[in-house]
Amino acid sequence: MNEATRFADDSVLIVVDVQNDFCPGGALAVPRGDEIIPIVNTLAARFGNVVLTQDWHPRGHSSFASSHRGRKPFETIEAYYGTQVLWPDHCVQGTPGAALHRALEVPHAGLIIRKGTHPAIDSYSTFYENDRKTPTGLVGYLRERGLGRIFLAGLAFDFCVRYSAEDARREGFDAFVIEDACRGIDMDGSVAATRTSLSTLGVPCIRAQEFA
Ligand code: VGL
Ligand code: ZN
Repeated sequence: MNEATRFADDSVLIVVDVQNDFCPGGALAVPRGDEIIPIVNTLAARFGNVVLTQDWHPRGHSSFASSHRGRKPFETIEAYYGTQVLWPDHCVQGTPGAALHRALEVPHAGLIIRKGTHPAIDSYSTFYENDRKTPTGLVGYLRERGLGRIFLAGLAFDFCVRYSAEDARREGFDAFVIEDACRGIDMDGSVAATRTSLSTLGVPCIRAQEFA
């Protein structure tokens, strides 16, 4: 990236799921998840185009362990669309846990995209739900606005950031993950698997400092 292309108008920062439930004290806390907030605030100020995402589940969502008799959080089940991790109840629509963290300051964000709203499908990616087919509409938004270079930050590095970055590449966007502006859950080596997958797909992991 050189100076001419770095902040070009076709760049967009997507800030993934910086919500209370993913921060310390929340229902599905990502370790040290709140540490990224000042980094994201500074970063976002460098972008003219910013999209925020919110994990936004109806009560009784199929990704919740509590929706499956005898199942516990972090076990997996076979859903009709494939293997699904079961999570503690989190980011229930309209609850304080689902709210964006109050320290997040991105007033110029142009779009908030909510995902995981369908009762029977989880959605890690902010482009397609976990059936890999149901779109959120974000591809259309980005294409219509000519935003072809996607920078990703947020929570969790190894789930929603990972799947979003992978889908961005598959859709033909340039994608970059700003790794120090992310934190991971790290289940069964998922952080290492994410690094491998992103590098295979041609998604560079970069540092927030590159935007100073
Ligand atoms: C996420 C697990 C379940 C995430 C969302 O934002 O990474 N992870 N729902
Ligand atoms: Zn979720």
